[in-house]
Amino acid sequence: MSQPKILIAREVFPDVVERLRAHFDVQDNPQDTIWSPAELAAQLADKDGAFTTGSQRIDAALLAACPRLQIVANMAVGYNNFDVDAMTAAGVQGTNTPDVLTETTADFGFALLMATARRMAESEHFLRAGLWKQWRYDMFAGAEVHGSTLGIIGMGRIGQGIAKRGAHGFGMNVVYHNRSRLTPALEAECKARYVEKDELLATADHVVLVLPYTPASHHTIGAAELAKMKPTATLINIARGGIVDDAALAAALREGRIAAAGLDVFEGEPRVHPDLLTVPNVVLTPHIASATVATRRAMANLAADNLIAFFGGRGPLTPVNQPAPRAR
Ligand code: 8YV
Repeated sequence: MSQPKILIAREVFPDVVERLRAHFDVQDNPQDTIWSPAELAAQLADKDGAFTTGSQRIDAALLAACPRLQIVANMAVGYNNFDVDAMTAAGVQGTNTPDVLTETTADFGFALLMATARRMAESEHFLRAGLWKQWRYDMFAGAEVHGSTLGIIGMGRIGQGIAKRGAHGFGMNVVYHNRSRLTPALEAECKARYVEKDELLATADHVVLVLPYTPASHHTIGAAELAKMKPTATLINIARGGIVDDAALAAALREGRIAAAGLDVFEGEPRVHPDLLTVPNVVLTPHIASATVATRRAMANLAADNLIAFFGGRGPLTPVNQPAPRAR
């Protein structure tokens, strides 16, 4: 019997490609070409499975052009690149990579909060530019982290990781807002208190966004929400671009309506709103919250494990939907 045909949509760790070659007829992408939707559909037309990395749109049009496709394994915990309803209707399994990136991503969220509150990027640019001539009492004086109020919007696994770092490591008063409340046991573990979104915006010194991107979470933070925040507050987005209205944020930063922002994700990335590039009080990073070598390896291997388990008849390890098998 011939092996299932798999497309690896972007370049990934060579040993993970080799693992997949032991099970499948693999077409990889060693030149790391970024395919257009039409090119991706053409590449997938004769494939049984796909390994994707979070930015390849899997929708009804692509599924119609790829009748053999049975599974798409995303190397990302977020799967807003999937039209899950279309995949389920077409009988196509989707999988993601939860858990393996939780702690690393929470570490980065906290690092971005610290860098933003303590103005690390701005002050480094100042030093590199040769502008540091002497000490000044207020030079790059930032916002306090320890003992301040941390507001987390989106209290899944990563949000909980950030809450624990804040509460246990930095003595922060943690409030959160989420679609559903945590159990009392989890609230106690995170030392976090549920509040309505408006209360969180009005009281938090640092607002961290860790919620999934869906039509309902589009522009969760726009001009109206920014107006509710303290002028001394910082905003951190490690979730997805589109959750923040970047134009409104740049205006709020320029006018001092909030103090600073730390952004790892952007609307329309890798493009960045030009106004964000010209305000000084932002820390900007290129979507690297999960980027440690160990975690990226774990994510790639979990995506591969999902393909191996699925075609081995054992079912996917971390499914995002439960389709009936595709009629072939
Ligand atoms: C990924 C992420 O690096 O897992 C996610 O949802 O945002 C990042 O960890 C990115 O999606 C590319 O795989």
